[in-house]
Amino acid sequence: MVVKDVTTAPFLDQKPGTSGLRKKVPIFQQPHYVETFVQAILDTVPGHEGATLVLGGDGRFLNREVVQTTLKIAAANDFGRVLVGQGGLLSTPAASCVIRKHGAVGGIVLSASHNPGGPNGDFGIKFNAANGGPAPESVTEAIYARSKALDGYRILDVPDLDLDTIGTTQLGDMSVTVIDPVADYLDLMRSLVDFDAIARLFASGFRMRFDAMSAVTGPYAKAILEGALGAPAGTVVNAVPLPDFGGHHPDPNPVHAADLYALMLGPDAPDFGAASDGDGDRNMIVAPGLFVTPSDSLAILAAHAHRAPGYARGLSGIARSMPTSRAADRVAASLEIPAYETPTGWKFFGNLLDAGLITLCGEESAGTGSDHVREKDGLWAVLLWLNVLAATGSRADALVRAHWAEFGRDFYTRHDYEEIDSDAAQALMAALRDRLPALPGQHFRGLTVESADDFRYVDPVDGSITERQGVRIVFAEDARVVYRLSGTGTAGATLRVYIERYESAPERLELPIAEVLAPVVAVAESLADIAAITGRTEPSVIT
Ligand code: G16
Repeated sequence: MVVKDVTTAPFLDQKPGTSGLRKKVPIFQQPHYVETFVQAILDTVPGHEGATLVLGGDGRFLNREVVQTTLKIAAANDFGRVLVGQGGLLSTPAASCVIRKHGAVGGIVLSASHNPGGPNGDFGIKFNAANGGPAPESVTEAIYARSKALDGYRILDVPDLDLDTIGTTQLGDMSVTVIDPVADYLDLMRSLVDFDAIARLFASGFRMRFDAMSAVTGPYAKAILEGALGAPAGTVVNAVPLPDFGGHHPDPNPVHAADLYALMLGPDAPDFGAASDGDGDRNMIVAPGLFVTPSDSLAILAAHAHRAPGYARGLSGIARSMPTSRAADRVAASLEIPAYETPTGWKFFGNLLDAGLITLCGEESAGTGSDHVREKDGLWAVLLWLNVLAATGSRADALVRAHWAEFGRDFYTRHDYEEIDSDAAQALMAALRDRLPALPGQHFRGLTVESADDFRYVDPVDGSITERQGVRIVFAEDARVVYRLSGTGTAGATLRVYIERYESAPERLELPIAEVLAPVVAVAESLADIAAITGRTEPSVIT
């Protein structure tokens, strides 16, 4: 086997964002671009000699090529073994599961999550650490620093490997095992939720639709829902992962999963609807006639998790990202367990999970998870919902309404202004920050500012500090607006505006969301001067 040392000039733009390095496909297709970033990652993994690495991705365009390249670079860099998903596939939560189960030193996951795929879409490479979770900021910073300093990479000069046949082959001194991408994950799910109860639910005629959005969860959902749990064939739709996700945007929300949403809100709605994203970590839950916001879903799962065998002992604590609604906090208070508020980015839950401070966590961006892995987990959330429905015998919409009746309702919406000019976005945030000290006490359209700050997080486990994580304006009328710039976009900047208002009076629980939130939305737009600064009078996406 010939190890080639290739000399290159470093790339200066390989800075990981909220979740790994995400860019347009043509950028990754530049000569040496992928190789340099993979080398930078591997150089940053301590003690990798002889160690196990996990590898797989969501099947998008470039997935197979980058799997092959990564295998050859890992072999040239003295790794002992790589576990790679068959066909180069591994969902993000399954990769986390495999890393933890097999004692790997980490994993490389190829995905740009919910971003579109195909030759002109997005691609991404992220590194997960030995705990199975996204690399913390200290590691992503080290990878970035290394990428800027690299003057070459080492790669084995060999033909491509067969990724489709399960089994082990040698690549130089390194072994490569092609694994069933579903098996370990299925075992883990069996240990957490009551498969027998869910199977009985399906056997009783319960109808569900799961939209895999032509992305990686297809094989998982088929094997688990239609296979292990006996749901009727056809329960899982768009089940074959495609390199371009069938031309769709694999983001499970009412806009991009419009067919499922329309079905669930229509007259022939099945009992339960769910979808997952490109790499399988996000989820959307729709009850008949009722969309369940991710913030509510986290709160409802927290309130009922004890019904599933894996959580029968109760929860140690709950965490949510700062822009997520406070619904989960209300459940934590009633359970008398701690509630934590973290910056956006799943990596911030890692320390809390590792220290046992929390059992469940979630985000408004369609992410829900628990201490079973160190990623959010779309199919797990769906299975936990099914377990709760089987255990309570309740319809999903009735369960949501009962929750609101008990805890009150956090009306919630997010307005995204996508691909706006980066300088304008920075200017908008800077202007908002400048105004913060003067805002408390001011009145806007019947709302009074109670507090205004730029979120600063002090990690309770290691004391690390993360600043400037979003401007939040809290109103005395139990309403809140949060502004932040996305860290996952690949073109221009995306301004996210998160708007919420709490209502507990029984006669207000079923009011139209738009009506309850209208004054808060109007204040959110005018306070930040969004139209004047960005030139946009409407958000591009409302979820
Ligand atoms: C990633 C992160 C999430 C975050 C989301 C959106 O999710 O893991 O923690 O909430 O991006 O981030 P932003 O608002 O910065 O765009 P995913 O599913 O894209 O990996």
